[in-house]
Parts: sequence; structure tokens; C-alpha cells
Amino acid sequence: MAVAVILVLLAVGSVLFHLFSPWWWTPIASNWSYIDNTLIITFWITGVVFVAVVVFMAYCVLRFRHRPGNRAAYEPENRRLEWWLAIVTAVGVVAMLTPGLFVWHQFVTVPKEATEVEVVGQQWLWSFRLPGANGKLGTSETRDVDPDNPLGLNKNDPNNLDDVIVEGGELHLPVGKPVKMLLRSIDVLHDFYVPEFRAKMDMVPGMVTYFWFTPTRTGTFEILCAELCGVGHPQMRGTVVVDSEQDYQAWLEQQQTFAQLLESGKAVAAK
Ligand SMILES: [Cu+2]
Repeated sequence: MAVAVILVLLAVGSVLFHLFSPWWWTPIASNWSYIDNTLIITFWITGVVFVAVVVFMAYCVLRFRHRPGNRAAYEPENRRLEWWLAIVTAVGVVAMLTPGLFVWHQFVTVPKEATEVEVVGQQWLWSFRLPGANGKLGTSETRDVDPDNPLGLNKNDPNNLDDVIVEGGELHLPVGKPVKMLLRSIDVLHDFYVPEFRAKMDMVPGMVTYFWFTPTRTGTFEILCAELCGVGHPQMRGTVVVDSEQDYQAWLEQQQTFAQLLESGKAVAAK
């Protein structure tokens, strides 16, 4: 009896905790409400199955408890029941996976008007690069990384000279404009994650991964690394500020370009 009561309390407690938990999602700040919807579908399906299984277990514990003289019926096969379980499970799995495939397709299908922003992860720092006046990011090579060229940009590529470099500082983005995030790592696996944007993606050394999103409200958001990347992993935090167009332009004007960075490097070397 006690076991059955504990099982029912477990099911009811889980549902109540889910409904009244203070650890819920942060308010969304991007266009990816679809991602929340897929999570809600998964919560509903797994939640109903969890409650059904636990309550059924409680029922069985109570109904088929040991009584002197009772014998269990031996029934090794039940084709009808097996078919039903297989079909219901398949439908549940398909219902959970299908919305995710649609959302994934949207997540990596970048609209033409999106501007490119590069995020570079390294142990344990976030750096950023924005295209300069020509609107193009230049090429880069991890082997070119050195103290004067922290992102390993190709010095012979003229597209690089006007690129804006933010090393370990804040990234600013204008509100309401789609951005394509190009993700690069110069050492180990990292994962760029901003919970309010409902967007994250692994950064793989030697590859450029990407996704896109549109920031939908201004504010300051924390960047987390969502891939264990060494002892400094929990401290690998950054900041992204979503600005009005005006504030964004004011911030952008204060940032240094790659050409300026090379100049200051030379000046330090000359001293
Ligand atoms: Cu990391």
C-alpha cells in the first residue's frame, strides 16, 4: 500500500513541480518561439506517458500484491498488446521528432538580408568580428593566430582590413535585424549559447558552423559555453547587448578595425 501511495505522490508531485517551478524559461528575446513550441510538445507527450506509466505501476502494485494462495498467470506472449505498444510508441516518437526537423530546417535556412557576425571561441574567452564598411568578412586561418592577430585573420586579404574586432568584450547587435552567426573555435569544442535567444550551436575546431536569428527586444543577455571545454568552462561567459539602431551605430564607431589592431601591434613592437 505504502509503495502505491509513494508512486502516486511521485506522479502528482512531478506535475505540480513542473507547473509551479520557479526555474522556468527566461523570457524569449528572439524569433525562435518555434523552439519553445517543440519543447512544449515534448513535455506534453513525455509528461502524459510518465504519469500513465507511474500510475499503472501503482495500480499493479496494489491490485496484484502478494496474498497467500494466489498464483501469477504465466503469459509470455501477447501479440495484440505488443502491436499496440509498438504502434503507440512509434506515434509518440514521430510526434516528438517531426516538429524538430521543421524547426531545424528554419534554423539553418538563413534569410538573404541577414548580416554576418562571427563568434570565435577559445579557452576561455568569447571574441567577435563584424564586417566593416565593405560588408564582407575576410578569410581566416587558425594557424595565423598570434598575439597581434588573435582571430587568425589573413593579413593579405583586403576584406579583412576593415573588419571590426571585439576581443573578449561585449557583442552588440541591432534589434529587429536578422543576423547569421558564424561560429569558429581556435582550440577545442565550445558551444555558443544565449538562453534568451533559444539558440545554441557547437563550435568545432576546423569548421565554421552557423545559425541565424532576429533579436526581438533590446537588453543585455549572457552568453554561456554549453560544451565542456576545460577547467575554465564554467567561467566562459560573455555578454551580448541588443541595441536600438542608433545606440548600435554609436557603439560600432568606437570599435577597432583589424587594420587599427595591426597598427597598434606594430607600435608596441617598435617600442
Ligand atoms: Cu567553451
